Amino acid sequence: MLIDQARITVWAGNGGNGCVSFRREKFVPRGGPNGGDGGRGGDVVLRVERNLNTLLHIHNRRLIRAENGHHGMGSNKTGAGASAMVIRVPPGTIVRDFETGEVLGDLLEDGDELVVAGGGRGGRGNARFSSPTNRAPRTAEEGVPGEKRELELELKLLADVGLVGLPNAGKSTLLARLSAARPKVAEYPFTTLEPHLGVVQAPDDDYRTLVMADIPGLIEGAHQGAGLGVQFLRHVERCRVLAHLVDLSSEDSVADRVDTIRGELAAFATPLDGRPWVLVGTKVEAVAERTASEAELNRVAAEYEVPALTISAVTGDGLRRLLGLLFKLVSENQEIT
Ligand SMILES: Nc1nc2c(ncn2[C@@H]2O[C@H](COP(=O)(O)OP(=O)(O)OP(=O)(O)O)[C@@H](O)[C@H]2O)c(=O)[nH]1
Ligand SMILES: [Mg+2]
Repeated sequence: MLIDQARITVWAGNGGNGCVSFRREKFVPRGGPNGGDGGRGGDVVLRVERNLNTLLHIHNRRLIRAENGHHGMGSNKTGAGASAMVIRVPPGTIVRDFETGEVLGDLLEDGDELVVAGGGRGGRGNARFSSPTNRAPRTAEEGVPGEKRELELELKLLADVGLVGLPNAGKSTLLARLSAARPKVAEYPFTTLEPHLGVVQAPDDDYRTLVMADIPGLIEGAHQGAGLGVQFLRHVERCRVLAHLVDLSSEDSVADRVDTIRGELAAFATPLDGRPWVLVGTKVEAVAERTASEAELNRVAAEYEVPALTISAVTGDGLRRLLGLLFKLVSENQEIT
């Protein structure tokens, strides 16, 4: 499955040059060599940061360069080494060498690090070349150039369950209700702009958990980029199972709204309408004509041949049933990775 990815060039720092220098002291006519070594160039390092969940902050085609080591100096002073250039990546990032396709690492846990380009060694200063036959060497080495290579970063599966739907459907509210995650909730559309993850526990004394992703709202034309739609659909691509939320307290046609989102999932570059899903009517406690709304929801679900259920994140109504269904679907669809 193809997902969030970025191609970057990383270039580690060059080693500093060694120095040619001789001691100069009063009354010592010919001082010995005292040129220091160059410092090491900085490495380029990838480091996993738990609270990142996309590669969007790593711009495609960018050159990321670490600093060079400092040159050696007289009086045997070694040049300072450069610190590493750290690129933050989300858990689940696979790193490949772009040219060879070789997998350099699979970065999973918070804090995991991978050196993707090694800094060059510093050159030796002339003090190192002193020998019984040459007490005044005039040679020093240049620093070794830093490694440079092109990488392809790819992000693996984000979540077991992805919450999809139009803006304002109640996705963030549901995630907040079911997990410790606290995505922003508001009465206006496009409150959520990047996916939030939460760990959801199974009901009863069951130790199973699943990872749920709150995906930003999709709108008509999303597959062509409307409302950042392509980026958002790319997050959907990384979910095993989808829960499609539709606001039952709205007057608009349930069928039209569900069809809109299904259409966008189907029209995405790698069609997403084959993902297992359930239809969830939200805000049910605020619905005036509850029976009629539920009937319409069931009719739409029957057309798509998927299970339907209604919930209220306010009263907690229907949440147990929803969890039961989602845990079952996730366990049946473990092969989607
Ligand atoms: N009455 C009622 N209101 C709800 C319920 N769930 C969510 N809301 C309200 O619906 C509005 C939108 O909720 P959000 O959770 O921000 O919706 P969203 O789907 O995440 O929206 P975007 O991030 O814009 O895509 C907020 O004002 C919520 O308080 C519910 O079960 N009942
Ligand atoms: Mg939201």
